[in-house]
Amino acid sequence: KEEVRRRHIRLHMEGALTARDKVGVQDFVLLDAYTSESAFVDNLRKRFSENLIYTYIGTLLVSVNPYQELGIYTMNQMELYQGVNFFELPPHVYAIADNAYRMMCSELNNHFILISGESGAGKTEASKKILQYFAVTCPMTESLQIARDRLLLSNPVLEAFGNAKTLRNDNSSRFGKYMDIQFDFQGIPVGGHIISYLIEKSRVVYQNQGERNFHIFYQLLAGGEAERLAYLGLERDPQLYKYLSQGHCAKELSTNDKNDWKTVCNAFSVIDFTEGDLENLFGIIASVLHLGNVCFQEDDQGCAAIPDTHEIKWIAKLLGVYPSVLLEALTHRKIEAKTEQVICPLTLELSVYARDAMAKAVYGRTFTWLVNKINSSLVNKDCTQKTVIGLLDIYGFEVFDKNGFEQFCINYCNEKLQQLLIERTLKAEQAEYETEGIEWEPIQYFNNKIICDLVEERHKGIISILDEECIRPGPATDLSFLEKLEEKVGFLEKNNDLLYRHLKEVLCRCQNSILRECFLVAELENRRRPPTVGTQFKNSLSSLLEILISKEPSYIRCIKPNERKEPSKFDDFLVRHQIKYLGLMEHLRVRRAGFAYRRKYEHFLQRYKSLCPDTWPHWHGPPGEGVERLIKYIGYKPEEYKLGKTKIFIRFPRTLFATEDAFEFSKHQLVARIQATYKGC
Ligand code: AD9
Ligand code: MG
Repeated sequence: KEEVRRRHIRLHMEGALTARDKVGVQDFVLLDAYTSESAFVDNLRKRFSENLIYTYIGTLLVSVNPYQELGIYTMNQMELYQGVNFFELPPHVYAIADNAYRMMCSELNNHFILISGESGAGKTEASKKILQYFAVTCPMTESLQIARDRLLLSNPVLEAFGNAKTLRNDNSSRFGKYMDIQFDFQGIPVGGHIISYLIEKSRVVYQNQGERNFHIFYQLLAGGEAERLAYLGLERDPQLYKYLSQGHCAKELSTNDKNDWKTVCNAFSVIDFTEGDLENLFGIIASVLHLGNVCFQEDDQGCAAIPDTHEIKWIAKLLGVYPSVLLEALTHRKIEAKTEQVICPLTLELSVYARDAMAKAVYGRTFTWLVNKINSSLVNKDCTQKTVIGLLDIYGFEVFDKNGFEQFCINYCNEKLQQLLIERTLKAEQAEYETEGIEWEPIQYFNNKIICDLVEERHKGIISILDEECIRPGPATDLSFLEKLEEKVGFLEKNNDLLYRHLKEVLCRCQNSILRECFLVAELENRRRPPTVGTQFKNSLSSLLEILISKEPSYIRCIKPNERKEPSKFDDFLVRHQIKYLGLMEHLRVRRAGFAYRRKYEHFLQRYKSLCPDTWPHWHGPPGEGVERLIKYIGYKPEEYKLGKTKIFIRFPRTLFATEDAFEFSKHQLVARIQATYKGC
């Protein structure tokens, strides 16, 4: 293995040196024109055309979705990246994973890997590759194999319930996911924990043209056994269900629902779901489909009625409620007067709203239940000493022609994470300069705190104002700004996310044991308004940031090369746009501000020692002194470098390239010298 690696490193060095112009630089800090966006795009394009999808900015990994299998995730590759010095091999997602893992093992601290980028850029794939890397390369005992399998198999289950085909991605994650992989003191993966963020519930009841509902609905219909479907009162054809057919692509060629169903069922059995759990779970999934087909008609008084109760009967059976109770709750509303309850009929419009609200609430809470259930199977009680690597697969910035409440939340989340990234990078740079005893030169950068404040500040921020609007009784009388928000993008309704009390009562008292866990009776007794969606999201983000702040970060920024999901197509305009909003130029500027390149003395010396007779073949003194001799010998000018306590800092890429070229040139001499050295042995 060592030999393979050495050979690979040599090949790589040779390749990188001679083909630098053709394939670009593998670390953006080595770009001469590091402030130029065009130079950045050029470098990325050159590499992409050579199928080199990964490039570093220092320790941050930029990844461009190849939209094709490149054969770079093989067992050999996994072996290659194990325990290597980060910069020795070409950039790779495995290098990021391995580096975090090695640091965790040696320093016994916690890490996280933040993966971001827009829809379809390759975040989920990257997080799966990392998980697989750990599953394959970490040490393992027989008794812990089940923990590893459960970690791996939690993915297909969550993807089935939380992913859907959208116009941008056939397997788009419609929720944010943070997953802690827990390791014991020997570095064995022993368990995990998942936190999900803001599942896109609105998809349950409505899909845009060309999009689908969550995969699980189609998988159940395509792959479910005939008896199961009969028990659930379902037909195979997805077009028969309103909630599945609005996007006009229920039957999608790019997904194989039948096969995926098998994968999900297998995963369920490994993750410890009982037959009872599955019966309840699919009872819920089926009742959502039945609910979508409930039709209302207006009676003589203008109130909603349900003429055909066929679907109601199925829902009642599957959820364990009385059909008459459900029927009343879908068409009436309970209003609490001072001493009594008044039951008022709903209009047709409000009944439709209530039906959809029920479907969304049931699905959303079932998803949370599912995450909790998976978590309980990932818990490892026996292992006390644990360190973790967290994987954050979060939705990237979204900019559509029409942007709604979801884009508001998602983009706010990205602003928060960008703030964290810049602050951490700046702090890390400053700390490194300090420990190395090098003077700190302040760096100019855009601090996006003002944007975060605008959204989240107490009393003054958009979320607070929105909440006030939602809470205030009576019709909204606010400024035209808020009225416009309401009429244009429906912010208030989505922030409120109301489920009528009447329906909530039905769900709290149903027989389906999963839903009884999801809708607790205590909720009915609590007369206080539940927090709004915006506030809940703000709170969950602030706890996420707390989780992240205590850990050592690594970052992966994913870029989508074209809108057509095609291989080998690199759309400059699209890529440039992403580079801008992912803050990559900002990051590069911070990273490059003082010095383009830095290396530990040992590593620098190891690589270039052949350039100086004093250091070749061995240098026995302190490595710093060796480096000093070496760079004097090859003629570095004082303004080109600084020597820290343990590292050399090189200001300009050209200095490094010149050294690399000298190294290349001297290689032939080196070979001769090696031969001479070993001739006498
Ligand atoms: V979303 O915000 O969840 O909609 P992601 O997660 O960023 O999005 P995803 O990882 O699902 O995107 O990638 C989209 C598709 O691109 C995948 O289904 C693959 O077909 C393709 N892809 C992504 N990364 C790679 C890769 N490293 N190699 C090959 C890839 N194909
Ligand atoms: Mg995804």
